[in-house]
Amino acid sequence: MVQRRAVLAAIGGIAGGSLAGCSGDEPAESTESDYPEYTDVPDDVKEYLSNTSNFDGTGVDRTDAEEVSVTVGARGNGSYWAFDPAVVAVSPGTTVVWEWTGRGSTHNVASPDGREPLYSGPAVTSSSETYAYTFEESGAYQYVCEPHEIQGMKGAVIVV
Ligand SMILES: [Cu+2]
Repeated sequence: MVQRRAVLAAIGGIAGGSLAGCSGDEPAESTESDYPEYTDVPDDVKEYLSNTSNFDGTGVDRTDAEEVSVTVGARGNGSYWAFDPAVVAVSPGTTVVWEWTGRGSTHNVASPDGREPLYSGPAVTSSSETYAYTFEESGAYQYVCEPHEIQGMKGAVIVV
C-alpha cells in the first residue's frame, strides 16, 4: 500500500521528499499529510460525517489528479472501519479508486440509502478488491460502508 501510494503521488507530481514520513509504518496511516488540505467542505457533508472519527473538518485536495485512491479499511472508528481520506476534493473527470486493505472484516462503498451513483456491490473481505468510479458532475457525493455505517465508516468525494 505504501509503495502504491508513492507511485500515485509521483504521478501527481508531488515532490519525493514529502513521502519520507510514510516509509515503514502501518499500511493504514493517514495520507492527509501528503497533499494540500481542502478546507471548503460543505456543511451538510460535515454534518453527515459528524460521527466519523478520522474526519477533522477538512479534506484532501486532489484537484490536480486524474486518478485518486481511497483506502477502504483504514484505521479509524474504533477498528479498521474507515475510509482514508474520509473527504477528498477532485476535479470533474477524475476517477476515484477505492482499494480494500483486507482489514476490519467486510466493507463496501455505497451511496446512502440505496441512492445512486455509488455501489461497489455487497460487502466483501478482501485485500485485492477495488472499485472505481469516474465523477463527471460537480457536487458532493457522500458514501458509506453499509456494514459499518453506525460505527462511522463514511466518506465524501467533493467534485469542484
Ligand atoms: Cu466497513
